[in-house]
Amino acid sequence: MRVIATAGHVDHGKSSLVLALTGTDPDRFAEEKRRGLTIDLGFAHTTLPSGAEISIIDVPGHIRFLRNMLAGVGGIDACLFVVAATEGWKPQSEEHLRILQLLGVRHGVIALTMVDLVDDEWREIATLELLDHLAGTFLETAAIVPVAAPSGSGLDALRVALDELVADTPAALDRGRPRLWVDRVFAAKGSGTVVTGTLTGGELSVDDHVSVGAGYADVRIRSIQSHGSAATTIRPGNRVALNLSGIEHTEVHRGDAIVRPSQWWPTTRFDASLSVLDRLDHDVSRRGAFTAYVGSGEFSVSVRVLGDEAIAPGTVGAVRVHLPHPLPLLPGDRFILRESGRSETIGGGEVLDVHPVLSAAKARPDHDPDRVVRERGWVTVSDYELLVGSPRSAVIGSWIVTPERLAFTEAAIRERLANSGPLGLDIAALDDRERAVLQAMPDVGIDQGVARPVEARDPLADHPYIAALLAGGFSPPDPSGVDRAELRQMIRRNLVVERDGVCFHPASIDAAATVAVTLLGQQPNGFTVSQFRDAIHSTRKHVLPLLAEMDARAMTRRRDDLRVAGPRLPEV
Ligand SMILES: Nc1nc2c(ncn2[C@@H]2O[C@H](COP(=O)(O)OP(=O)(O)O)[C@@H](O)[C@H]2O)c(=O)[nH]1
Ligand SMILES: [Mg+2]
Repeated sequence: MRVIATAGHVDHGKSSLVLALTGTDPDRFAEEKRRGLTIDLGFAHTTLPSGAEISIIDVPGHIRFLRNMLAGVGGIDACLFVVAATEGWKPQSEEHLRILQLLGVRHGVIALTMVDLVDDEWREIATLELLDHLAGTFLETAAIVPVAAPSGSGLDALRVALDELVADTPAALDRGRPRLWVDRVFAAKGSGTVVTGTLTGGELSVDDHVSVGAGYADVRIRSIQSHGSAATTIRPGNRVALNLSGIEHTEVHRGDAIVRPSQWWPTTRFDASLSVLDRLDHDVSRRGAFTAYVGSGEFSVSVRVLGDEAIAPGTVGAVRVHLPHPLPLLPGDRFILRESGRSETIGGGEVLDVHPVLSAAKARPDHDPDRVVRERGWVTVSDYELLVGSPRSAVIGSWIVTPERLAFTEAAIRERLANSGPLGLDIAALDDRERAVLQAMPDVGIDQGVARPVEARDPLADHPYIAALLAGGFSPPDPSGVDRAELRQMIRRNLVVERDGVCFHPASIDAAATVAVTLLGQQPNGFTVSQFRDAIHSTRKHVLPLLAEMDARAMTRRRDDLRVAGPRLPEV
């Protein structure tokens, strides 16, 4: 399916042509029919001779309704450009062509309408004049088909040309990232809110949870229709009507975007290119207030030119655009800028950075995704995808990082490791990035939250206090005089066992357990504290913590005044 919009000056026969091609009158409103004038977007679809289906969005040609035209051409694949042979090229022919060009539309056919009202010579002249205006634009080589809607003459040729257009126009891309800019909203009879739009970027399915506009984070798609028939899943490049639950129709507006919230990082500020129309009679000055058309919406924006110079007509510059509320945008999205007061099209551009990090004085946005990484130094793979719109594999951990930053961080960690002494480097003191770098360093071992070079033997294992504990057996010396931080690490690494303020060598606990086994062999109903003390020839000060440690390890269990065997008592 391709979505094609009409374009061209008012009264040049766009709506009549859509009716003749599809059998559907795109002028939906009573006022439109009464005045014979398209005010808002109209929608129709038809099947071409090849069997290909197309959707047609009929736009108003009148200058006063240009905002509605702009709402319709956001997600289109191609255009059906209409020029009346009687009148030839007119101001809105020019304006629509410039807008389509600025929006990045690359395909179209031209219908030279009302040829029944002119003679052959006039038609020749009109065609030549047309070619003149199209020179240098995307329509330069497009087919020009003479038609007369009332008689139907030329319509078959136009259908063939549309078929060729469809064959030449790439299908809408499926990036797995759907976005639907709402162009109509209404309350469905009986139930719910219905919105329509042109789906791009990815599929949507019934029961998908989506966000709507800036405020509604969880709305469910209750049902989907496309061209009057129900669907459970709809592919990008289609006109779609969604029935939504969880939102009132008064809460949704033209210009709102429907997306999967986790896939976008909505922004109120973006950097972009701006190409200024050459027929404009003034520069775009450093700062200004404008109306921007993005997706199907119209937004009051302030614009700051990046760089020192105003942007002259016919040239391209860079701008920073401030939006009134967040929009889900990605680099590559197009927009049109108009002068709010004078209702004059200034130009248009392409979004380059949806979350610029550099100040306006320093920012020099471009298409290069490496710039996004370079300007940040570090960026997570998930942020990268939200910023750029396509995935990229991590350099380290879950991060993408420039080689310079990576080398810098690695050098800093090595220095801290070298200075950490026998305690090693506590990884709790590192941030996420540093930890990711550390974990990827092949010559660093991490044990119990402490990093140290792998070849180095744990220096704490040679601490004299450990030897003293071993020698002290069941009556070990107090840790007085031992550095507190070192003692903590020795306990943390199980080089020393601490219980109730008394320290033991781990071997002493095992030895105590062996004594307990022997005692219980003699008195299976349990032994008392004093019996145990006599068996190990120690003092109450050491006996109580030893028993408590064995209880804690489930080697023994306390039953009233006796100790009995616990589930972890070793078998001797
Ligand atoms: N004779 C003739 N009249 C046409 C043709 N196309 C449109 N018209 C008439 O021109 C007027 C404007 O057409 P319309 O489709 O509303 O133009 P739009 O403003 O571009 O949508 C209507 O009265 C049509 O009936 C054509 O090919 N031949
Ligand atoms: Mg019309």
